[in-house]
Amino acid sequence: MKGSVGSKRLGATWGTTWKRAKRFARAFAACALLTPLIACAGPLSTLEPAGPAARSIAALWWVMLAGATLLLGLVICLLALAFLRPAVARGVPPALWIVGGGLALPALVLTPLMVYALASGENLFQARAEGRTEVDVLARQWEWVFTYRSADGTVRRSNNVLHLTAGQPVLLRITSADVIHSFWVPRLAGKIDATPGHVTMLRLNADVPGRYRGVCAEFCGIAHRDMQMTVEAHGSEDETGRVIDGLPPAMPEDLVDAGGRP
Ligand SMILES: [Cu+2]
Repeated sequence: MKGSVGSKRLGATWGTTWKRAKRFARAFAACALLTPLIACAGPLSTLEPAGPAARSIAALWWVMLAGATLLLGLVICLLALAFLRPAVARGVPPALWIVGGGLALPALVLTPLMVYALASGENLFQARAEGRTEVDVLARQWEWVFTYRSADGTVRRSNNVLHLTAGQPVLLRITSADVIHSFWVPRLAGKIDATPGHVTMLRLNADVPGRYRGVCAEFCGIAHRDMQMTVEAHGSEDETGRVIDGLPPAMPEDLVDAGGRP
């Protein structure tokens, strides 16, 4: 009698331990899955957006991740079915595997993702069409030259630091003096090529004042790694104006001459 009570207690203890172990394993698996996401923050993170364009790109990334996870989950379920219930899997005609798994399943997940991605891309493109202030951007090995034209005809320049006002969109006219570079400030907008003889447009907008890091995202020679920049978003137009007024005048070689501007 005593023995049976003891074994029941032992069984209950093992049951509790097993439940705790399962709970711990679940928590551990969740932490292991979420840990890589910690690396998604930082000054060059597209997943920590600080402007409307970057926010739209980050949202697209999360939707794509959700779609890819859903598709992976469905494939793993089918694989598990084939291993754990081979009789059920054998009962499915090969044509159904091919049509269902090879055509219907990807179409079900990828079509909505494609529609969403195209719509987001179109919005980003339209957002580039206008901007309140214009700044010319000249990329050359290995620096970024920003030129600001004031109403009185003065043209000033800053090297590797772009000055703008937080909350006000700036239209950048980007070109290159030598090879192809790529302008990229991950927390504010997507990347765009700086191509010799051609001007590309990018609208940049920072939600709040601060400093935002940017890089050249296209290998452009031996010092490509050092071709970095900072966007300084100031708190008011007056502040931005004062900073720009204090900059040195632009030299002829600093000016963006592609795209029809004198
Ligand atoms: Cu580069």
